[in-house]
Amino acid sequence: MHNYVLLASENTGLHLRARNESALELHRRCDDNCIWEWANETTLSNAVTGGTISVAPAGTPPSAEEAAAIDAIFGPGANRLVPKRYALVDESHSSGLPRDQRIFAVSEAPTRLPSEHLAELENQGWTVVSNVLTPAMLENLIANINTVREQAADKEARVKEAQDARPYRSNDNVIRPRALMDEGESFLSMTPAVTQSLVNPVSLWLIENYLGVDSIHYCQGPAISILRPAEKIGENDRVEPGGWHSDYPYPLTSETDAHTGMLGPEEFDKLDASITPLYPDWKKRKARLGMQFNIALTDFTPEAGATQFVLGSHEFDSPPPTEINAVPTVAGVGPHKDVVQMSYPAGSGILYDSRTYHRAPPELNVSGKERWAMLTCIVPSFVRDLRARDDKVASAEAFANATEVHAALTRREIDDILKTLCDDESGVPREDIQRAIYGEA
Ligand SMILES: O=C(O)CCC(=O)C(=O)O
Repeated sequence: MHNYVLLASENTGLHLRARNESALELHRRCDDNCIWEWANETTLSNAVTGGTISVAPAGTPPSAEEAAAIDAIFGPGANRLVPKRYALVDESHSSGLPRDQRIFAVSEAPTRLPSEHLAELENQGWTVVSNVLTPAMLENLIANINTVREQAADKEARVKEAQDARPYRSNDNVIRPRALMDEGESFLSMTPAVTQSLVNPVSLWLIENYLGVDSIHYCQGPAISILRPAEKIGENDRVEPGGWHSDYPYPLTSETDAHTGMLGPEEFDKLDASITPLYPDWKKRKARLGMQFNIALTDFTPEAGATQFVLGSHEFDSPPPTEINAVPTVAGVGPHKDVVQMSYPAGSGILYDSRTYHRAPPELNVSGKERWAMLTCIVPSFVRDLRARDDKVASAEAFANATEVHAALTRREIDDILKTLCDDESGVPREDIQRAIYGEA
C-alpha cells in the first residue's frame, strides 16, 4: 500500500503537479501527476514521472496555547487538522512556479492512484476511495456531531422511542443529527473538516471525469447518518420489505419517478426541465447524470450494516423492479440473489453511479455499535439539485457566516465549495455568499 500525499500551495491551495520530469505546475484538481510519495525526509518523488523534489520544513506547528485556541473554535482535535508545511528548496524545479507559491501543505492522498479509481468506475460503476477523511478529521467531525447529540439528547430519545415501536424498515433506525439541530446550524460552519472532505481534489477529479463535465454541484448539504445497532426484541424484531432504490436524479423505483414526491409534481417538472434539453430520454438511464459518495465515519462491514448493493445494476435499463421491494431482503435468495455488502474503513468512501440499486439494511447492524456515515449526492451543475427538499440553502448560508472556517480553508477549497454547494438555482455561485466571504472586491 502506498502512502501517497498531495501538496497544496499555502497561498492558493492549488496542487503541485509534475507536468513532466523537469517541469512543475499548479492545478485545482488532482490526477496521477499530482500524487507524491516521500523518498526520504527531504525528498518527494512523483508517482507518474518518478522525478524528485527537495523540500525543507517551513513554519512551526501550533504551540500548546495555539492548539487549545484552535480546539476551542472548531472542537476537540481540530489542532491536528493544521497541516505540516514544506518549502520547495530545489531551485531548478522552483523556477516554473511563482515565488510566493513555493510553500506547500502536505495532506494524505488516497492509497491508490486517481487513474486506478477512474478505471474501476468505468469498468464497474463504483470504487472505494481511501483517506477522504484522515483520522484527525474523523475525530474532530465525530466530536462535533457528539456535541450536537448531547445538546439534543431529549429529542434524540423521542426519535429512538418512536423507532423502537415499529419493525425494521430501510432508512429507519437512523439518527440524523441535522434533524436535532436548530435552523441555521450546519456542520459546514462548525469545522473546516467538512468542506475539506467535500472538495477533496481527487474525488472532484474522479466525479467530473466520470460524469464527463467540468462543472458539478452537490444536491444537498452533507447528510450525517447514524445507523443504530439492531437490538429490537419481540414483535418488532422483523424486517419490512422495501428500501431498494436508485439515487437522484434517476427514477427512484419502477413505481416512483420522483425523489421529491412529498413536494408535488412541480418539483419533478423542474428537474425534468433541467435535463431534457440535453437528454430527452434521461429517465431511461442511459446518460451519466449523478453519483453518490458515501463516506464512512466508522468502519463499514457486513456486521455493522454496510449498505447492500446490486453491483453493476447502473447498467440496467430500468429502476429497481417491483419484485425486489415486494419481500423482505435476504441476500443471495430469490430477487435478492445478487445482493452484496462492501467493507471499507472509516475515512474511506464508496463512490458509485447513482443508478446502482442499493438499500440501507438496519436489521443487519449486529455489531452492537452505531454505523456512522456522511452521505453525499453529486450531479452536473445543469441538473437541478435537491434544494427544494433538503438543507442545501441553509447549509450554504451557515457557511457564508462562518468566518473562522473560511480562515482555515485555502482559496481553492473556498472556491470549490462556493461552486458546488453555495450555488443558486441555475448552478452559479451566489454573489451574496461570495461577497460575505471575500468582501466587496
Ligand atoms: O445508509 C445506507 O446504507 C444507504 C444510504 C442510501 O440509501 C443512499 O445514500 O442513497
